[in-house]
Amino acid sequence: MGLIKLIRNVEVYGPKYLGKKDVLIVGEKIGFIDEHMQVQVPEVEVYDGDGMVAIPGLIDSHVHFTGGGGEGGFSTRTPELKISDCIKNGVTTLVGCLGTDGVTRGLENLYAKSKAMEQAGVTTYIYTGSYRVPPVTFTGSIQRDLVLIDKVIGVGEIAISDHRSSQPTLEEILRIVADARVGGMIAGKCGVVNFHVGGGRNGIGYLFDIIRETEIPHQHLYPTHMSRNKTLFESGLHFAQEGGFIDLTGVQPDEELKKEDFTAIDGIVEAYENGLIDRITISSDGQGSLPHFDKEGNFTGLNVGSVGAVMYTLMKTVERGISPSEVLKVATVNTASVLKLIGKGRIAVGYDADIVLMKDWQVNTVLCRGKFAMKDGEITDLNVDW
Ligand code: FWO
Ligand code: ZN
Repeated sequence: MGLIKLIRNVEVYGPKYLGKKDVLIVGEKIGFIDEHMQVQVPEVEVYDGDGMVAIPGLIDSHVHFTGGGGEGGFSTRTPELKISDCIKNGVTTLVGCLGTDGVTRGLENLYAKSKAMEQAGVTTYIYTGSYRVPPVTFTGSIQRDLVLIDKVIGVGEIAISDHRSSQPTLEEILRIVADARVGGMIAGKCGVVNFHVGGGRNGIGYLFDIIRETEIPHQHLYPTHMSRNKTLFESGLHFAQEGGFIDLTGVQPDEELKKEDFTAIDGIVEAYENGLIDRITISSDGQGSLPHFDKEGNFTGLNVGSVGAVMYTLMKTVERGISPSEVLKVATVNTASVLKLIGKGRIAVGYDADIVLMKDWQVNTVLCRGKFAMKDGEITDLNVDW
């Protein structure tokens, strides 16, 4: 079909609620947003969005594109991401990472998968590195990776306060952040360090040390899993209060929650109540392992993360009574802001046409950069989907 598409009569959350609008798509971009638009061109593909809601394509800043896991030996390595899982769950932009296993999982494979996903329509970026310090890199240097490899926007997931980390010193972490900052500057990228924060007693202590003792600004320190427990989350709110962003790991759709569990849903609500929702993002840890260890640190089993955790967590948070315009921020504009993704995260003129149409808040139709990736509940011609 042609380059011009017109989505009619759809309730638009950009994420701010804009009312019932027509959205004109020109190529990969959003061209106009208006009521009762008249379009005079030889060919327009019109899609009737009446009775539907349009939200920006979700951005997931922490996904193990090529699988992760392995904490319980080879049989616990988790499977790589199915591209259709992104689309079915309204995720149109993703950042890929390596995790615990930086031996059998490699950056080249991560890069190749990110290219395959891009060819299928979603927008992808990757972090160089893995849990370990010094980090694995493509070129031998964080700065060279950021400057020379277009998909690389930062470093992650660098593990701190975790029994699986490489027990890095503050100096080692500081050097990584400094290189990410300068590499990001030269490359015109965010240059964030996506920290995997474990349940260890020091939490994000290193991040507060860096802010206190150096000239490095908050924007490069992007800690994830900050909803792991309430204590860690509270320290994250202080970090956010000072001007940082913190990332929470969404609730997995199949996770049975005990009442006393602290989750990303509670985190978003508490951030909202403290006027800090603009400093919060959520990500899925998709295809990563969600391992369990006993008190002695012995592996006792694992689940696998799903990219569906983002949409699931957003919808559960809306059920807590916070408006979609506020809740949607944590997986759209906020994430685009911390990752400096131009043209992402909004339904607005000039932005990429990454749009999710929902019926009764269920994903029904998805456009990735102006192309239908899913239409009326059916995944369209994905050349591959494995
Ligand atoms: C988290 C990814 C964890 C992998 O702490 O970090 O293990 O490499 O696949 N997952 N290690 C999950 C919690 C946030 C629930 C990872 C994993
Ligand atoms: Zn992690």
